[in-house]
Amino acid sequence: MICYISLGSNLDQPELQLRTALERLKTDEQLELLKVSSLYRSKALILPGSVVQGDYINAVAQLETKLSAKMLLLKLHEIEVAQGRKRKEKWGARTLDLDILLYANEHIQTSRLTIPHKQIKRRNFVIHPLYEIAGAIEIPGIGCLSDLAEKTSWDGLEKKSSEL
Ligand code: A4P
Ligand code: MG
Repeated sequence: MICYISLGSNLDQPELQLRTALERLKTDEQLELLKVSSLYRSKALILPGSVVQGDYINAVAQLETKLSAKMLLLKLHEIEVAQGRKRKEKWGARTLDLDILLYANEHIQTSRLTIPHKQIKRRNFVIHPLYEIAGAIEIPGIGCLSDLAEKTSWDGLEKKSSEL
């Protein structure tokens, strides 16, 4: 299956966190890392009333895997934990967040997984990096990514560097 995952960090050297995570994805025997977007700097999206956080570094990667979406999520959680992720508050600052954006063309809705990721449409730090590597794909239930990218602002978002 071809899948897309998002990477995000705003703690403990975010850029290094993403590079380390990408190295882990690259060397995992059950995954093939096919494409990686540039790194992007983005203003933290926080819940109303919560404390200000540092900027994020975000990126999107394309993977091929035979793992189910559920097993892929477990693997991504293992990588997050290996990089010191502590789950405290929702949308709190984090060393590493790995989310599954798309899993082939599937719609998945379980207690632990919503795919396509429920926030894709609202997040410029996901849409622009995704568009950079996926181009004009169709997102199940949402529509054409190029249309979405065209309509999405770059407010608070800056392309930082080409990847690795
Ligand atoms: N879950 C459901 N669907 C998925 C999916 N498609 N991929 C469940 C991954 N996980 C999925 O996530 C909570 C639970 O969501 C997981 O256990 C899984 O079963 P979490 O990573 O433990 O907690 P969280 O990340 O704090 O919550 P949430 O709602 O996933 O937050 P988001 O959506 O990940 O947002 N600002 C900027 N600029 N850049 C960012 O990357 N990220 C966040 C976190 C907030 N602000 C940000 C950024
Ligand atoms: Mg998450």
